[in-house]
Amino acid sequence: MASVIQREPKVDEIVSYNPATGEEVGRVGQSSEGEVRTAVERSREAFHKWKKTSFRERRALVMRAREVILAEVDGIAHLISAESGKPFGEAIAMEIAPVLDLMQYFGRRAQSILKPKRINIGLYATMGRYSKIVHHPLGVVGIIPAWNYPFSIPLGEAVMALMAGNSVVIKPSELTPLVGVKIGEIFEKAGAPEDLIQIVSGDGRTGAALVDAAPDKIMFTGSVTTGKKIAAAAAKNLTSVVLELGGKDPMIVFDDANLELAAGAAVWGAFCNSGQSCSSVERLYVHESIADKLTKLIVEKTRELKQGSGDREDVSIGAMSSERQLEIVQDHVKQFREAGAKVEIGGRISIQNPKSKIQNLFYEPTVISGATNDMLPMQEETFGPTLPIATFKTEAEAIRLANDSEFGLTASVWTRDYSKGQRVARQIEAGSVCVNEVLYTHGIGQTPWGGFKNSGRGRTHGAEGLMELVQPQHIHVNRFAILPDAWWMPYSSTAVETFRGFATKFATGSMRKTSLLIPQLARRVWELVRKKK
Ligand code: TXE
Repeated sequence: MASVIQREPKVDEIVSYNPATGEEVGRVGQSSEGEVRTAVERSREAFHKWKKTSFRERRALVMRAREVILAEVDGIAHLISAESGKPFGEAIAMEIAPVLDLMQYFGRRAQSILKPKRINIGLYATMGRYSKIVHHPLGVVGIIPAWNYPFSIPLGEAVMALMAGNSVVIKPSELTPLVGVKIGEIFEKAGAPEDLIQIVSGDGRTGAALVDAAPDKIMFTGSVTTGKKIAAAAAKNLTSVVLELGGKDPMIVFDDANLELAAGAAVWGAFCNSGQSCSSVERLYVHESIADKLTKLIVEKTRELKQGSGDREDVSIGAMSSERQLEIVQDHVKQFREAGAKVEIGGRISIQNPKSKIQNLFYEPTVISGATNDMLPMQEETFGPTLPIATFKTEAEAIRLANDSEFGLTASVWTRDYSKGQRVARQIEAGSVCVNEVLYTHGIGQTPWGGFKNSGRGRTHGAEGLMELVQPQHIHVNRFAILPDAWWMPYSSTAVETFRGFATKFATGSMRKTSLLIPQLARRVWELVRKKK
């Protein structure tokens, strides 16, 4: 296999190549371990100033950064497309627009999501006490994203971290380093304080150095294998981690679904970004009575798609992001064929430029019928433009097949019966389940994102994601601080009798039962007051 690498990079350099053309997009220096450590130290200093800022100041920075992006939408989209291979329009629709929305949302709403909240402490309140939660930032947030959404994922997480009062160090993927550098430039242009948001460049070693430098949180997007390594390394410093580890997302189509819409959704859900989305439709389960009809519709729609270099506006499917990813897809399609499934369309490399000497990274969108869950590529993440279709007979079977996976990131259910859709959705083991929609909810920054099972730990986005970036502090106030508490020392038989009352009356949560304890409580408190005198 020919290599996309045309000229040797220097040892301390990362070269970024356009997967569609093999041309060099640019180079960045590889940050050394020492540089990463220094970045985290400086980040901590920046944090101590930033944590004192008001939400208004934080919002102003985020909104200025938004303006910088708005002024450069096409340029940023071309850079994303050049480094990742995805179509230019898709870079706008699926990365830039959603992250701009996330920025305005958290810019405006972080303050109210994080505002101090009173807690209902039940009968303790009758003793003149109250409790509230206030949220403190964590410190330095280290972000280690993958290459598939190189702009929106790290930028969205960075914005949420900054709004919560943290500082940020991002280690972009080695496949898309210049998009990472661009994020740094955006904040620089927006006038971010020095070292508040830093970019360190490099491969997995730089990522490992960032984890070892003991930031206060790691936000990671990537494979299960690397996620486990990061969790283990982070444990040495008790650094908490949020892991987004991909999926094998099922789409269930019932016989009462709008088939035209379901077919369009399946095509987009499986093939956008060449299938390299963690929430791509990777398995389609259709009721056997409509399987042929739906498959035919999907094949027709797939045939209409134009594939080519991502910088063209009429292209729907660009190049895959790396040789490694292409090899996985080829291997999975081969395994499907060998196991007896049928390739309805696609199933091979798409020749774009026959004279090119570099490895062609375009793979045709591929629809496969006759798939079953015992075929290996129905279990492993493909992360490519393949859509295997399997059938089911009953609702229970559809749910069982969908849940038969180590992953559980997203899923979708297609039916005109909304209550059935929601009933099925609740039984699917996945962090997000759509009824009559696919894939796009990562774009709704207001909603939590994260997986069940091996799809990850913790959440990004939504109020739940913001809470990952703060530590709660409980403040408890006794407004009735004139008498000692009945449970204080010294103990006595009156004390023990009172404690029994706590267990049998107060701990029921019943005001009526607790009121029976008042005489005993008074005796006990009087005992303590007398002793003091
Ligand atoms: O991911 P890695 P890769 C899946 C997809 C794909 C597979 C591998 O199935 O085929 O993962 O992709 C950094 N300490 N997803 O190789 O290795 C690395 O530099 C710290 C799902 O790209 O996990 C990069 O920045 N960091 C997915 C990031 O981790 C380390 C998106 C991801 O790299 C490190 C992409 C280490 N020891 C791929 N080793 C999703 N969840 O959406 C590597 N890195």
